[in-house]
Amino acid sequence: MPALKHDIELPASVPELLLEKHANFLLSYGTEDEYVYCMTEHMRMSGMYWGLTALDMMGKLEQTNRNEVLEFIVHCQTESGGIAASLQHDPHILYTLSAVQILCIYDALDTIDIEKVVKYVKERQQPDGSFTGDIWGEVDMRFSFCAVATLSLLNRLDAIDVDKAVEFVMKCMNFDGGFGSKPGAESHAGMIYCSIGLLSITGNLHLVDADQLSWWLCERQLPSGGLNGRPEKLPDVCYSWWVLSALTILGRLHWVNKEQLVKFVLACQDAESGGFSDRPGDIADPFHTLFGLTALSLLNTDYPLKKINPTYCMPEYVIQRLHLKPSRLD
Ligand code: GRG
Ligand code: ZN
Repeated sequence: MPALKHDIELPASVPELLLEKHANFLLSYGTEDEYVYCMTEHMRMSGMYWGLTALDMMGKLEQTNRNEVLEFIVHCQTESGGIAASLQHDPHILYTLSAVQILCIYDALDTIDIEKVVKYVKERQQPDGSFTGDIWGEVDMRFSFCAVATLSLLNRLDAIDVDKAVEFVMKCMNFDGGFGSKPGAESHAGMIYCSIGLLSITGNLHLVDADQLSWWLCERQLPSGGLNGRPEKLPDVCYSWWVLSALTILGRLHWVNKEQLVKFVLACQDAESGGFSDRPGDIADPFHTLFGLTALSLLNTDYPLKKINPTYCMPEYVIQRLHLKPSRLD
């Protein structure tokens, strides 16, 4: 009996890349719909990072309100040094990274108290090398990536025990070559981005079996051309980022079928209101809009998009301005 495969059917016609519509979608996101604005408050800082990164890739950063965003970040930094998703929220390492990424994109790191950010991140490291997301103690390998990415953007990796951080990440590796959110957890493409990103920043990519892991990653491609995040799941445009970024860092991007994937990504656009959704016909949002565009950038299409850095998910010119050199395999 053939193995069951969940997939979708692509629509008969797929639109060209609608850059102008995507820019307008992001520039007005949340301002026209109070409901959407309220429902996304708990992750506002990351939402801003997704939108601003996508707008920068399309050459539209000047159309954003730099001062307003910087002031918002200043007010989201709390006494602990950590940064919250929104005003009056509790700080978390996820939003601390998003805020630092925005500050780097705007070339405005001196806007907030950096030493306090470093202290907050350092305090999250546990004796086994792992990181908690906030003071309440949840451990997840995503937080290891957030900690290491944040400190490397601030040029302060010396503040933590990097060897211990790497040791914990390697405990999250599974028999299939993939990585899960904690030791023993199922391999997931999002977690593979986090582990490979961390190993790339710290110069430890030699610790993975690149062929085995890349094989698992390219098996995520389905007949529709889209990628899923683990076996038997539906394709979703955001995996075009989580999977392709890891394959790029591992030097094996050519292991996926580029033409089919580009077609899937283009099919996820909302041709009327702009933006990308997870799958064709669903509602568009800034998260999937960023990852639709970053996938097209990584795939070296001829579209007028700035190059994205596969480790940091930030425009390449920003990473070069910071003199960062995350490692990659050939
Ligand atoms: C700088 C881009 C960037 C990220 C910061 C937060 C983070 C670091 C990484 C998150 C990695 C991750 C876990 C991504 C997966 C997100 C996702 C689509 C989760 C959905 O999981 P399921 O199980 O969906 O609900 P599936 O697709 O498996 O059905
Ligand atoms: Zn998704």
